[in-house]
This record gives sequence, structure tokens and C-alpha cells, in this order.
Amino acid sequence: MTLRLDRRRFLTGLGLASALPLSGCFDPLVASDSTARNVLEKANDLTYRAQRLLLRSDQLAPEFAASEIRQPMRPNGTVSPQDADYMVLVRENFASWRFTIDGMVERPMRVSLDELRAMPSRTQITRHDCVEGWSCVAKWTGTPLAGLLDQAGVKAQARYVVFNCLDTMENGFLGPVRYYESIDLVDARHPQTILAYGLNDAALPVANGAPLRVRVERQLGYKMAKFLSGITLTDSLQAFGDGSGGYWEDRGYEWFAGI
Ligand SMILES: Nc1nc2c(c(=O)[nH]1)N[C@H]1C(S)=C(S)[C@@H](COP(=O)(O)O)O[C@H]1N2
Ligand SMILES: [Mo]
Repeated sequence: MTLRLDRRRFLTGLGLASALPLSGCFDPLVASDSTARNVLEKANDLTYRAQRLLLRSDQLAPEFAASEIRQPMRPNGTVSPQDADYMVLVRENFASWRFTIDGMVERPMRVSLDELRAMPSRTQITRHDCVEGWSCVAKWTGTPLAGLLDQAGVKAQARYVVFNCLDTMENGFLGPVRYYESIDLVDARHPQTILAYGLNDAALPVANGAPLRVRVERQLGYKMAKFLSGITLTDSLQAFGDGSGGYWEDRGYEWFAGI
């Protein structure tokens, strides 16, 4: 517990990323002073609450014409997980892969890729904006997360969906950890929030997160967890990673990355 807190404090001390919105997907190396950090944290909280007030909860992100699709979708972050269990799944074309829904649900679930493909689907052509400053328009096909949440029955006290991933991030002396992310239930139930298994009319390639990745169209790219193994419903993000709600958030990025 002490170790966890110390790690947390240390990482928070490094958390410059919110001051450098275009700084990209790398560990911030420069320490910021804590006054600046507090101001930034308040600003992030304000951004979140302001956007939640201003954005109707079902307001859609822009969708594009097929002629605007950029081929191929530029991959970023992990593009080829080297985890042994993932490599086995690739070899067998994800036949034994299962998507698990656990935590604060009435009915925990384990679903195969075929079962996900048989559920109601949505296709959308949207723009992916990476914090590094590049964008890419692509066509995504998947099943709305809201439908799965209804099947599992979200308990009243749940506030967040945590996305569990299969790729391990090497991050030096802090040791390897798996990528993870989280969103609130407003975004989880948004009509464009889909668990995508298709990209540009083909099966989702490994580079872009096979067999399944989430699309959260009103936020930045790092929220859109790839290589999913499942989701956990929770009322607190504290027990996951270093407690800030995502791999990059634990390294100083904003939890609410609205665009
Ligand atoms: N599991 C996992 N998900 C991830 C990442 C990652 O490294 N691992 N990178 C994130 C970042 S920073 C971006 S911009 C997008 C990239 O998605 P793409 O490879 O389809 O372009 O995935 C996000 N989701
Ligand atoms: Mo990104």
C-alpha cells in the first residue's frame, strides 16, 4: 500500500502532460511544481464538468463520407503485442478468445467473437484524434457497448467501465504493466460507443487492436483501448493501475480527454 502511494505520488509529480496537450504518447520527463499541478487538476475537473453540462449526453461526434477515409488507418501505441497469451490467440485466429464482463453487474458474461458479431451492429466513419497531434478518418463496425451493459445488468452503484487489455507496456524501471482505460457510464452508453471488430470493411487488424477495441468518439485516441479482454464495472478507479483511470492517466494525461 505504501509502495503504491509512493509510486502514485512520484508519477503525479511527473504529470506534466496536461500542460502539453500535443506532447504525445511518451512519459513526461520533466517534473512540474505542485501548485501548477493543482491548478491543472482543477482545470481538468472543470473541463469535465463543463463538457458534461454543455454536451447533451447523446450528442454525436461528426461522421464522414466514405471518400474521406484514409487508408490504412494509422496504427499507434502497441501495434503487435508480444505477450505469449496474445500471440497464441493470433495464431488460432481468436477462436478461444472471450470477452468478459465482470465487477458491478447482475449477470457476469463471457462472450465469443462470433457472439459479438451476431449482436446488433453499428458502422460509423469517424475521425480519430491522437494527443500527438495527428488525425485519421476510418470506418468502424462493432456492437454498441450500451446493449451489452443492458444484457449484463449494471448495478446501481457502478460509475465507470474499465477496459482490460491484452498488451503489456514496457515502462522501464516501473516495470511492465498492461494497458487499461476507463470511461463513465454517460460515454459508455453513448450511441457511438461501440466495441469494434471491423475496420474499413475488413476484420480489425492486429495493429489496430484485434480482435476488439473500443471507440469513444468524443474523446482522444488514448481512451480507445485496443486488444480488449473484457470490461469491469466499478464505482471507483482506485484499485486499477496507479489509480488515475488509465495507463496514460497514471503518467499525467487527463482522464477526461474531450475533443
Ligand atoms: N491496448 C492499447 N490500446 C491503445 C493503445 C495502446 O498502446 N494499447 N494506444 C492508444 C493510443 S495513444 C492511440 S492514438 C490509439 C491508436 O489506435 P490505432 O492503432 O488504431 O491508430 O489506440 C489507443 N489504445
Ligand atoms: Mo494517441
